[in-house]
Amino acid sequence: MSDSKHEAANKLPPSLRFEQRGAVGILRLSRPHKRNALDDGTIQGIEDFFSTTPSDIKAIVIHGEGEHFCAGLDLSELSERDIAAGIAHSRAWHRAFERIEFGRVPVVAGLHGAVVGGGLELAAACHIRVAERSAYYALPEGSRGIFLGGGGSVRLPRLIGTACVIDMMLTGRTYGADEGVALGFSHYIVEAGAGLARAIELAERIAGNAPMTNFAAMHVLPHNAEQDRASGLLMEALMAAIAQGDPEAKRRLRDFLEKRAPKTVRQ
Ligand code: 1HE
Repeated sequence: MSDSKHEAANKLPPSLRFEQRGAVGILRLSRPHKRNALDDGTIQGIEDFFSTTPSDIKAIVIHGEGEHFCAGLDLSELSERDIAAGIAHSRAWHRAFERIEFGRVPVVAGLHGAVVGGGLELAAACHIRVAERSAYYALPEGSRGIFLGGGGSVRLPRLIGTACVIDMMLTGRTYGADEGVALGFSHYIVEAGAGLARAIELAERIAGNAPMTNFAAMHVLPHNAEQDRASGLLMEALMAAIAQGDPEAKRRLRDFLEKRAPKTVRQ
């Protein structure tokens, strides 16, 4: 729970905790005794939180308490579900994770330990992934007799390729943090215990961007990856014109031309 001034944060289930640091919101999976397994209440809490992201938050970090980011679906809730309830359950995950991917602000995931099953699906819905060296990726669905249900069959092939996802599901193959960077699971790798700090640092940088640019990166790029070339180029031209027409862009361009803005140098 949280005593945040924000209504959405105050309504979180006990399995989620929220903290605000300036323009960055930190959402913690807070069920470490169950390895942050995602039960129905947590999924609903994620949907509600990302549906009502407060306007003074410009970027969000997701992190997991304890030794693991997330052990995936709470398997204890699965046994009694019939087919219709199973479809509704998967659709609830879809809604929650769509709110992350196509919400108002970019989301950075800080990963460590198990990032498995639905935990990997959650990570895949975020925009940037930072992995500590302890992070590992797996899809135990194959061995549990179930299938992906949180959008992973759509998002994961786009990250690492369909053939690798099939291999993970059929053989139970796991990938470590280093392999995860090479494959495309994570964008950054950091030492043990440094994931949250690095994720916050990146989120702070993102929060400093013009909101219109962040919107364009989150919404137009995935859309253009899926549509035909001509439509993509037209969408790009429209978005470029909208972004540059924003007063925020005009101010930033003036700052550069009048030598008040930093140069683009190799960091
Ligand atoms: C759980 C879950 C869970 C732990 N649902 N309760 N996900 C999996 O198949 C992964 C299952 N979990 C594991 O393999 C291990 O727990 C871990 C490797 C992640 C961590 O191991 P460890 O030794 O640190 O913890 P533990 O002793 O296995 O678990 C601690 C407790 O958490 C224990 O409960 P306790 O009451 O006996 O203390 C576990 O039962 C509980 N726990 N993971 C429920 N997942 C939208 S579809 C998505 C489909 C999927 O995600 S399938 C993949 C499910």
